[in-house]
Order: sequence, then structure tokens, then C-alpha cells
Amino acid sequence: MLGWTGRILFYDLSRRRSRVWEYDGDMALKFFGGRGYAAKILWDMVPRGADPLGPENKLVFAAGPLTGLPGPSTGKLVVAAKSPLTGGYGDGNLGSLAAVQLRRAGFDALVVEGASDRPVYLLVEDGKAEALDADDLWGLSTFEAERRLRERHGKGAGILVIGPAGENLVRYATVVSQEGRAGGRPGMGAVMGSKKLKAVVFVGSKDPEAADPAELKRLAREAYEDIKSKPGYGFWMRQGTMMTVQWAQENSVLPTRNFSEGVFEEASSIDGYAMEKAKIAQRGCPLCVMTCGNVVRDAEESPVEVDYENIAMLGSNLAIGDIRRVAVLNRLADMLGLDTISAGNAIGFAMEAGEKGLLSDTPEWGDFDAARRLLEDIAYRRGELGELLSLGVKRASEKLGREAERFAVHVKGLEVTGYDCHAAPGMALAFGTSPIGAHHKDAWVIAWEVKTDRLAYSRDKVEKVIWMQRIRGGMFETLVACRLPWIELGFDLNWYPRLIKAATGVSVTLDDLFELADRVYALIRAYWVREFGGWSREMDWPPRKWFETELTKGPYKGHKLDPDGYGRMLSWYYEARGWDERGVPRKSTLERLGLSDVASALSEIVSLKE
Ligand code: PTT
Ligand code: SF4
Repeated sequence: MLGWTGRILFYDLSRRRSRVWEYDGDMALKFFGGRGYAAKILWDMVPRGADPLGPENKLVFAAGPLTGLPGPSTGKLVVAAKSPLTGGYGDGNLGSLAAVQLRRAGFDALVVEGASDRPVYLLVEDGKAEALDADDLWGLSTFEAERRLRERHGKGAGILVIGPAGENLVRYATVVSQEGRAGGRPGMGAVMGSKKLKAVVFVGSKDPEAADPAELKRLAREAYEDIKSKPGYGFWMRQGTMMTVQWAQENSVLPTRNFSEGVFEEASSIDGYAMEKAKIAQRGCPLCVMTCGNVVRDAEESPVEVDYENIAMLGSNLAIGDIRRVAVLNRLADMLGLDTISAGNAIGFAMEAGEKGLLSDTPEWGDFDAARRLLEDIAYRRGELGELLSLGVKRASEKLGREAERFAVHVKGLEVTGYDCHAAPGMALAFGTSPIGAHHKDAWVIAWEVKTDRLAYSRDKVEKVIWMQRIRGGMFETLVACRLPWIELGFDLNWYPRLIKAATGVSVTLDDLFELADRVYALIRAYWVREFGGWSREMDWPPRKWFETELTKGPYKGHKLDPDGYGRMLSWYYEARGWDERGVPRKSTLERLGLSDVASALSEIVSLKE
């Protein structure tokens, strides 16, 4: 095999032993890499009912056939495991030298099994792996731990770390790299912490072998030039994802006060222009010519890389209207290794619970100092409130009782990301059907929806959601390449089959990649059904707040979602995917996608419809 290394490294922390799986072309062609490999490994190798924070869970770091090879924005990897936040399949995507060095070390993926009884970090270097003592790193922030490891293993090492939140098993702890890249929202950092694994360091000296290296280099050069010539390139380089704040405000989808409104009165103080005034540098992932990491000087005079989601969820969602203060919260979350989105959502939930008299000693809307303290309390699980919120808003609301469940903004236990959907049913469906719980990564349909018949519950919205899931959640997450060249600058999707051909020698069409995406989606749905012992439509239902409480401000004042309309769209969605009315893949669908083994295993748990 070319393009792929054909090798997956397994490291068992309980026995301190490694083994290499030399997998065949069938695995490569059916699952491609990244999320595809992760889903296959978790389905096949993690026993049903495994405790996500126990040694049976496996933590997968998976690259794809383009990772680390010349080509636009190919320095990314997927981190996946059974999620301690949702109990289902969980993954995230982060850009890091670690992606490149994993491949240079000779592997397409690393799977960490078992658990250590004391703190360690894993060094994967040119085909070999070793668990090394990490007593001196345990307890350190992600930034400090990475700096020390970099001193030890050199500037070029690829390093993934967890912070105190991961060590303390906060259910939305994330994995961090390069002081500003973070991935694995559904608690991948906590899975690392449960294995007493502080960090993974990759060092490699051999580039992966491409099928036609000269052609790949030529294509990559052309592709980079194409990206740089796009009309939106200049503005993107100025603002990156931060341009979304202004857009979200204008379209009344900017999450405000725990997703109560879609407009924020101080939006202009946290938008891309406000960011530009505080900007001091720009950085990003390897192999990228449209780097979007805008570094600002925060209110405590420290540098921090900011992104739309971080600023929306820790800014407008908490009613904090000062970009430099919000940036402090962003930096703290990065250092603690806490997902900014879930943390912002959890603190917003606490603020609303306090306002409604369901909790005491909660921060008031807009109270930066109290939010700052609470962020640390969550990471260290300090005090009653810190402990409660460390569980995520689903569990926290269940503990507080039914009234609180009405304003817990999550799907399947994963907190919703930065888009209010009171007046956006298509995006609500995207959140409802995302394969990891509420995340926009699979189908950011809202940018299209606000330009169309926005309030409609229509079949074309369902088709658009599936189309996007195929491209974003399927193609980009299995390749594993950054999707932003396509989304933000209109880089043509047809580049990818050409890049794949030069990298691997395999000819694929976009339709082939979409079928592969459907296979991965069906497998992930099967995984959820297996873990939950069945399925019901409520699991794919957006937060109650969007159905029960109207917007009181902005152009969509008075709007909320209609449950009948949403239910219709969900039925069309299941039908188009070949899933039954409960949301369970049909036997014929699994067989058509080459998942007959999955069909027979699943039929022992639920009755599968033809
Ligand atoms: C992603 C989610 C996002 S989506 C953001 S900002 W975004 C948040 N970033 C966090 C952060 O930072 N620190 C932190 N402590 N927690 C954070 N949680 C949030 O995590 C990121 C970019 C961005 S910026 C986006 S949209 C795109 N995401 C991609 C994706 O998912 N797949 C893909 N093939 N390409 C993508 N390109 C873009 O990458 P999760 P990164 Mg992230 C500091 O991880 O779990 O997927 O959640 O990876 O390297 O930081 O790049 O407005
Ligand atoms: Fe990374 Fe941003 Fe470049 Fe994507 S566009 S590869 S997220 S720096």
C-alpha cells in the first residue's frame, strides 16, 4: 500500500507492551482513515458496555492517507474513544505537528489500550513506543507540560497533552497541542486522564511514501496557489473564524445568555474587528497556507489564540462583552485542557439556574471574575458547583430536576456549539443528527439556511444536512484534511480525488467517498444503538429550550421551533439514510454498505427491520 503506511500501533499501558497491526487494503478502502478507522476499531475492539473511563476503553489517534503529505491543510488527526460525556461514539479533530510526526514515525494510527497505575507519557519514535515516567508533568498546565516535553524531545516533536481537567476526569476535558489547537470535545482528555496518560509525543524521521511523489508535489503547489488566489483569502487571513461573530449577530444566531437569544447587545466588542485591534500574531496547523490561529494579547497581557466558538461560548453566551477578557477565559480553558464550548455552555447553564433560583452562589450574567473562578473550579472539580458542572449540562440538569432540564442545551449529552437555532430548523436537525452529539462539524447548514426559506421544515433542508454530513463528517474526517479551504474559500472538492490518486494510486470519485461516508455513519449509529441497547427518536431531538421558549429580541423575536415540523424532518432524514422510524439502520442498509457483520451483531440487541 502506498499513501497509507498500512500500520497501526497498539500500546497497552497496563502491560507496557506494544504490537503492530499490519492491516490490509480492504480496511483502507472501506474506512480510509481518521474517523473511519476509529469507528471500526471501537466497534470491533471495545466490548459492549465498557466503562469509558475504565481500562477497556481504547483511545484512538488516527491520521488519513493524505496526512503529512504535501497538500492543503493535511496536518490534522482525529482523536476518538467511547465518550465519558455521552456514553456513545466520541471524536474530535485537531491540527498539530503530532499528525505529521505520527505518520513520519511509521503509523497511520495509534491505539492506546489499558491503563497505567501511575502518570506516564508515551513516546512513539520511528516505529517504537515506550511509556515514560510523567510524575514531574502531572498537575501541570497543558502549556507548561508541552514546553517541558519540547525541551526534552526537540522542536520538531509532535506533542498532544492533557491539563488538570483531563487528569481530574472532567467529562468534557479535551486534548491540546501547540498552545492553541484543541480536539476531542466529548471528553477525550478525560479518557487520556483515566489511563494516567499525560501526553503522547511523536518523533519520526521518514515521510510517508506517496504513489506518485512528483505528481503530488506538483498538485500540492497548484492547490496552494489556487487557495491563495481566492477572493476571500485576504480577509480570511485577517480574521479567520472570528469573522463569524458579526455574521452570527446579523443573522440572529449568536448564542446569548445560555442560548436564550440570537443577538448580543455588545457583539461589536467581541467580533473580528475587536479581535484585530488586539491581534499580535498569527499561527496555525502544519501544511496550511491559510492559517487561522489569530493570537491576541488578553486582558492579563498573555498571548492566546482565539476562534469563533470560543469567543461566542465564553463571551455572548455568558454576556461578557470584552474580547480581551473573553480571551483570558479561552486561554485558561486551553491551559486547563477544558473544552471551551462545553465549559461556556455549562457556565451559562449555571448562570441561568442561579437566575431562576435553582442554584445558589452562581455567577451573574457578565461577571467575568466569577466565570474565571468557576472555570478553574470545574477543571479541579472544586466545590459543589465545580463538581456539578464538571459532569456536563445533561447530568447536572438531571441532578437538579426537571425544571433545569428545560434549559440544559445539549444533544445526547454533548453541549451545543455556537449557533442558536430558535429560528433555524435545518441547523437544529444538523445538531440532532450529528454522530457525536451536538456539534456543527458534520453539517454547518446554517450559513446556507439563513439565505433560503429559513423558517421552513422542508425536505431540501434534510437533503442538505445529509450532503454536508457526507462531505464534512465523512470525507474530511476520513481523509483527514481540514475542511476550511473548501468552506471558507471555495476550494473545489474535485481536488481531493486527484490528491488521493497521487498519494495512494487509488482512483476514487466523490461519489465513492460519499458512499464511504454513509458506511461510517451507519457504523457509528450502530455503535450508539449497541451501547444504549436500542434507540428512540428523542435521542436525536434538539434541546427543549428551542421548542419551549421564544426569542424575545432581534428580527426573529417570537420565534421557536415547531416539534411537528422537526419530527417530519427527522422522519425524512431516517428514510433518506435507510434507517427505520426509530433511527436504527435497516438490515438492508447495513448489508448494502458492506456491514453484514455489524447487522448480525446488532440484531442480537435490537430487532432489525428489513
Ligand atoms: C472543535 C471545537 C471548535 S470548532 C472550536 S473553535 W472552530 C473550539 N476550540 C477549542 C479551543 O481552541 N480550545 C479549547 N480548550 N477548546 C476548544 N473547543 C472547541 O472545539 C480548529 C479549526 C476549527 S476552529 C474548526 S471550526 C474546524 N474544525 C475542523 C474539523 O472538525 N474537522 C476538519 N477536518 N477540519 C476542521 N478544521 C477547522 O479546525 P473538536 P484545531 Mg478542534 C484553542 O476539536 O473536538 O473537533 O471540536 O482543532 O486544530 O484547534 O482547529 O470555530
Ligand atoms: Fe488549521 Fe486553520 Fe489551516 Fe484549517 S485553516 S489547517 S484549522 S490553520
